[in-house]
Formats: sequence, structure tokens, C-alpha cells
Amino acid sequence: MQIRRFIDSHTEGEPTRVLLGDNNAPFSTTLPDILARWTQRGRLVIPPEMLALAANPRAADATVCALVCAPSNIHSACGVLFWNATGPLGMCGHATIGLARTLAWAGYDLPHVATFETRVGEVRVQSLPDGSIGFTNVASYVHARDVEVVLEQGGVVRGDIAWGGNWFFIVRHDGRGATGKSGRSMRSHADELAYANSIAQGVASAKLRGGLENDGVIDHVALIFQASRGDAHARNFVLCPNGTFDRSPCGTGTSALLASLATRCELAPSEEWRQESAIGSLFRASYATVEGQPRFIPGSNPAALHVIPRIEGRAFIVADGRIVVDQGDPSRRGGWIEEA
Ligand code: PYC
Repeated sequence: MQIRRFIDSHTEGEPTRVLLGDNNAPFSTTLPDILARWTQRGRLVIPPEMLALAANPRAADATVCALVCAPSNIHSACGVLFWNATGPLGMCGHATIGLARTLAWAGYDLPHVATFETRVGEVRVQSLPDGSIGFTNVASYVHARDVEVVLEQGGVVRGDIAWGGNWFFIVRHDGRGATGKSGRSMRSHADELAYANSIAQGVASAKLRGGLENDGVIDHVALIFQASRGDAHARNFVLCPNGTFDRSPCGTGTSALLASLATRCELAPSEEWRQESAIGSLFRASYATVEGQPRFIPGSNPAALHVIPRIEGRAFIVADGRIVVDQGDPSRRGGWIEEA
């Protein structure tokens, strides 16, 4: 596959790089065909020259690439595969918003509600009158609640394992509702990065897994703090699998949190939740219960309640360019590893 075009944007601070074919067309291959081509022994492996497009020296290290594929059915606008510098993501909320903004910038005439196919399900995207973009995510749910993780440096944290299009270990420090703890505000990015990494290590050492989706790999940690903005309910710090933190409030992380809030009766269907990010940007969010399911009944199995999150945020185009592959460049296949 020859990638030539890219358009970079950020969604509430978090970068997305959309990859397109010639003349801004989607690649002629459908998402199921790309997944089949890139799956080795049951595992999706993003080719190194593709990973390199989301990494230094070509991109900021928090970048998520979104490869736009031909739709595989008549009702969807396109397929999209997301990855960061270390590998594939399931869904990516900020990059979905970035993709919708990018396709409009590139001249696509998307329907009022456009369907994007992702490897974990379909999402529906809508441009809103105030210029922001909203999407309804894949069904999200809590796999396990109040799971204890022992930290290597000592101490134990308790969190929920929840699916929002990726698997999250959610640790609450916001002091709201059912947490039963006094809250705190976010410390420095470096402090929270070290803390989130220690939790990720604890999750890995305990061999914790989520449910069936994405083989149950819990590759994100979401720390939830008291908000610093008066118009937000909570602030988060989300550790991504590439070791960076999400500058946006994280669409899939907010989705996983909505599922958790729903099972704790802290947020009713359709009620608005405003999620502040590590850098102070904001997503507006709410959920509906999956058709036929009532709101959560205390005492019932949390994993039985599936919610459909809706997330809204803004994206801005920052670059529009062409990828150059110099055959003499040792980094063209991401071959340079930077020592920490
Ligand atoms: O917005 O879902 C998200 C996301 C996942 C990883 C980075 N951003």
C-alpha cells in the first residue's frame, strides 16, 4: 500500500494523522481486507513503515494514525483503522472526531449522520451547528468492579476494568459519588505519568484481563481527578499503550467511565457529563442504555449493562501534506529506537 497524503489535526489537544489515497480518496481496500492482510497468526500487526508514520521523527509521539479505507457496505461512509507508534487501537474517540473534521476539510460530502466502520464496531458521527463533532461509540460496559492492583513500590489501588472501544483500568480520585474516598486534584504530568505507569505494571503483573473484545488486553489506564474547570465534572489523565498520555479527554476512556458511572448509579441515561483532560480541554458526554435495557439496578451484574456513549468535542486541522520516503533513511521503517 502506497501512502502519499496525510492531513494532521488535533482534537482538544490530541493529534490525529489521517492517511488518504491519491486525490484524497479512501484506499480502495476495505477494512476487513486490510485486517485480513495484516493479521499474522491471529494477531493484527501494523507494518513497521505504517507504525513509523505515528512516531518520531515523523510525528509527535502521542499521534494516532487513522487509515481511511473503502466502505465494506452501502450504509457506511468509510472504514478506518487506528494505530499509534506501538500498535493498533480498537476504537479511538479523539481520532474519530479528527477524522470527521478532516474529511470535511478534504471536501467529502458526508451525510448528516455518517457511519464509520472500525475494527471493534460501527460508530456514527455528526457535525454540530457550533462546529464541534459528536459521535456515538460502540457499546461500552464494565467487566469487573473494584479490582485490587498491588503496586511494585508498595500500596494497593482499586479500579474498574471497563470497555469503551479499548480496555481501561479506571482509578478514581475525584471523591465523587460512590468512590467513598476523599478526592484530589491532578498533580504534574510527570507525577501522574509515573503513577499511571506503576498501575499499568501492576495490571500486567497480576495478568488482569478484560472481556472478549480485543483479546481482553487492558492497555490503557485512566486516572480520574477533581476537575480544575468550573464547568467540568472530573478531570482525567489517560495513559496510552505507547507510554504517552492523552491530551484530549479520551473518547474511549470517557466511554468506559460512563459505563462505570452508570453501574454505580452516579449518572442517569441522557444526563450530561463534562470530562476535562490532563491539559484542561473538554468533551461533553452522555449515554443511552442499549435498546431494551433499563438503567442499572443496584445489586445486579454490572457486566450485564451495556451503554451507548455519545461524545462531543472540537478538532482543528494543523497540517496538510505529502509523505516522503527516502530509501536511504534508516528511520523509514521506524527502525530507530530512542533510549529512555
Ligand atoms: O480518544 O479514544 C481516544 C483515544 C485513545 C487513545 C488516544 N485517544
